[in-house]
Amino acid sequence: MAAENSRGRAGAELDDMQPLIGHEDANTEDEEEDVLQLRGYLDRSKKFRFRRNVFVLAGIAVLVVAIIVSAHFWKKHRRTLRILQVTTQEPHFFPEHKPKRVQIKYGPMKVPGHGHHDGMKNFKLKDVAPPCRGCMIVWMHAGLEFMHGGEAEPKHGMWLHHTVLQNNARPAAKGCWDGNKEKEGKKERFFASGNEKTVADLGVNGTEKVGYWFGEKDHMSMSTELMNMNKESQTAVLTLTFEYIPYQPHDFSSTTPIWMDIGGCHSSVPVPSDRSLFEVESPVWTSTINGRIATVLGHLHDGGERLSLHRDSKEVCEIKAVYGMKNEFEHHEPGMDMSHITSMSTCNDAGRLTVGEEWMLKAHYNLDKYEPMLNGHGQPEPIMGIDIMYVIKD
Ligand SMILES: [Cu+2]
Repeated sequence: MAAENSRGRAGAELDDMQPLIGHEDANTEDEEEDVLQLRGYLDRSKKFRFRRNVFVLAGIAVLVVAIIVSAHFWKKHRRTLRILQVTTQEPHFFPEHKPKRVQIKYGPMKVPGHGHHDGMKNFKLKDVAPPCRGCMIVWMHAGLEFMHGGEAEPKHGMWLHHTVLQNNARPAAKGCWDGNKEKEGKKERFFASGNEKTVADLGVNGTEKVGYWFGEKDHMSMSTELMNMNKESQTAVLTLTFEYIPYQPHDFSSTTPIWMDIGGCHSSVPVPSDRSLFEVESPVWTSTINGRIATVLGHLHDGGERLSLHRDSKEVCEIKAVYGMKNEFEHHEPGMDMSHITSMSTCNDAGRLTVGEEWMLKAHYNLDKYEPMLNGHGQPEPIMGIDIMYVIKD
């Protein structure tokens, strides 16, 4: 049976082959036609293989481009800063509330030498781990250290241009003037510091039951700009120190930060080309809130002497810049050995804020007395004038 089947299959195969065997008997025309058909088939096959190769190569090219683009995107948008270290320190205020003090180090921040972008680099981080959640922050301070240790100061040719902390979960209580209209929608900036490294002592040395409430759903982002006057790139670490009470004591008030800025919506203002002694006024802000001003912090650039805050044209707070540190680093450029702002005073007696009052900030600059920061062409860098009023709303 098996033999018959086998033979049967063999027979069928033989029948299938008959046309091919018969082909040997075909005339020349048929042969030529077959050759032409075969050539056509080979041509089509070649074309097919060519197209297939083109598709494969195109696919590989698209894949390579996609990898390059996504790597670039990742590099650009990845978290360039990491928390390098969290150190617990001894708290200073309100011991009855079991406060905590932590110092967080963010980095590394590599800043190019002065020949590139004038040695300035901005580091932005959208989602920064806050020091705590559901906590009352009573004290904040920023600092800058070298990656390998030691404070980074102007005398090393490396310093903190500024750092700003923003609460992305809260809209700012005050809009900003963009040149045409009051613009809403900015998020609440609750801390800023330049090389003056002013302490935001909201609890006023433990005498005022005041802080900044950082809720469970609040969200912190950071923008840090560093300055490097050295020829070589330098790598630094931003340190932020916070003291906080890990809950809301019933008798504590949370402050609302009000950001007053000579630049309106844009903090940087060009230096007037025709004067070295000048004042720059902020747009007037008509208060929309009632409350008491707990404390005011200020920020100026080198060349600035003082900030004055005005309520209905009357000065209610003066913040003075203190100059000290000289640039004594090794590789300084000629004309760069200038002194820098090392501290700024604060105001704890600015009084109250009432709906309808007109508020304005003035930055007073004297570039004859204090040399401003210069760019690579020897021209003054843009200046700033900022006050943050911490207001306890009624
Ligand atoms: Cu600044």
